[in-house]
Amino acid sequence: MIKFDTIIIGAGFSGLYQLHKCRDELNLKTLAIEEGSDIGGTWYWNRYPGARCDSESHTYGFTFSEKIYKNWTWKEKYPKQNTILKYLKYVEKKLDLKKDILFNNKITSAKYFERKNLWKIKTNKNKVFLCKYLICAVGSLSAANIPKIKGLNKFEGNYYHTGKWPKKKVNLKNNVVAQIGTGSSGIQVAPTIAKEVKKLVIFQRTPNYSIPARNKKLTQDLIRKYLDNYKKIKKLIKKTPGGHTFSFANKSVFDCNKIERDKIFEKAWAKGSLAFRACFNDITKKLKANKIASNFIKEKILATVKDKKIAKILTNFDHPFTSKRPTLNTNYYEIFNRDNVELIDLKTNPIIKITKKGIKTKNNEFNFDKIIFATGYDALTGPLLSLNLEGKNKIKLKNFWSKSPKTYLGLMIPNFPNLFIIQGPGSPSVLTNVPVQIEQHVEWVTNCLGFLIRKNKKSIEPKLSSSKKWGNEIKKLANASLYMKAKISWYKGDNIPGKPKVFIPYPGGLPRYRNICNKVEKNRYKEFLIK
Ligand code: N01
Repeated sequence: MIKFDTIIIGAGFSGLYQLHKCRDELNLKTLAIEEGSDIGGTWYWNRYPGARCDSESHTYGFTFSEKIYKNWTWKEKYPKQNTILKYLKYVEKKLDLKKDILFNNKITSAKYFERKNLWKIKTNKNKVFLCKYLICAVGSLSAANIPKIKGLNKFEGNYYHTGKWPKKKVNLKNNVVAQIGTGSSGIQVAPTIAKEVKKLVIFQRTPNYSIPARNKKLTQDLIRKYLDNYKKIKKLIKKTPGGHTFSFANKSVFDCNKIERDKIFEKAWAKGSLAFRACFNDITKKLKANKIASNFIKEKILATVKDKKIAKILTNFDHPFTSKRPTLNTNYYEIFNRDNVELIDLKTNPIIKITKKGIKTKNNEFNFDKIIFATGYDALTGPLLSLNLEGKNKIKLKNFWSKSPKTYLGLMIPNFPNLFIIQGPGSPSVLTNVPVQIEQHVEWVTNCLGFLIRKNKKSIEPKLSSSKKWGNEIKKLANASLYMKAKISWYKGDNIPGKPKVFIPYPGGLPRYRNICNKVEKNRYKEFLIK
């Protein structure tokens, strides 16, 4: 049984950076264990057609090293899945990380032994390791959710989940294909495959708001500007609530008359990007202002989709804009003008079962060659629960979190000493441009480990009272936000049957969160039990 100082689970953005910090800065004997056969995390698994990031490329990467930032050139406004993989491979090479990563091993359990102050980790390849510090860099959106629909095991065709897409090209040409789900992933898949399939039937449960991405090649001038402004960009993404470069306007929707307002909306719409929500300061905060933005989006969809019945299904919104993750699209609404694309409204025509040949809904029966599940994830808690974590006094995470995920800052869990989470439940994580959050978390964890080592401390875990307080803070902020107005939202666990219905990420924005974390560090971790 090999013993390490640190084991990191996962080799995506967070695992790679954490490995570099633990090994090269703290000189800890460190191993990263990865389920996939290569690095990449989210971008290793999400190989679905059309997969592309919604954050602008010059903000979607590491900023800790000027050299790494400047020696890489993004060529498009939004990077494609395989471009991000290439970027991570470039970073890995620069830092020489692979030699300390064990691939093709899935963690089956991780138990803490108090007497020895060690974690014992087992993998599905019967490997067993011991370590003092265990860092879960498992991603927030890595536990794929395939809904338990009756009959799926009888389906004679193939089915796929966007987040576990096969490496080998899936041939969809001239196939009759079902797509269930119209979130960020589904809205990217559909327009990409609509051109090649014989027929595409999209099953929509909840209509989504989607803004045009307006992806484009970056000009040499823009590329130069991004590289020259490295320091400015690095500073700016730390200041905005979502870790993007756009700031919210300082005027309300109601500071303008309709003509002025529409001009601003039109400009933001023509530009595309997640920044659309920021063209006024109250869209994401006040229902009345939100309604005006959502009506603008609705009019755009109605003007694009020719069939009035379909347009109605696509705009029958039941939640405020941004109360669920807003999505970006490239010609999503346009595909509904094609003869080979059909939309099924699951609200009025729900799926009854999957048959040998396809899908039976209340009103129809379809035959399909393939089914694509773009049905999202057991977000934030799912990836951690799948590790079968057992802390002090044999406390199992699944029991400790049965009513709600209890963490402090989304970084650590009471009763689970020396266990750290990157982007865990209770941190801003999924509400941000993720690499920005990851850098902040990895750096906080590294400083904390440095502190424990310098002070010769055995272990650290948050006090239960700190985690209770943190849970209340999240609840208070969430209740005051529009997030709670969404009927079905993975932010609050609604998409997974049996999952506790609580708001999971921290909704107070990155700068406020960063300040709290910095204060905790400065005050020498008073909110924690340190032995
Ligand atoms: O998953 P989702 P996603 N029957 O949960 C539907 C990140 N991401 O993979 O809205 C029928 O958003 C569900 O319906 P409803 C990003 O953070 C980023 O698309 O719950 N339908 C919804 O339409 C994103 O938010 C990028 O009613 C069911 C869809 O499936 C997150 O990942 C790209 C169903 C799931 O949407 C997740 O996005 C992709 C059921 N039983 C993802 N269960 C980029 O940056 C669920 N649905 C580009």
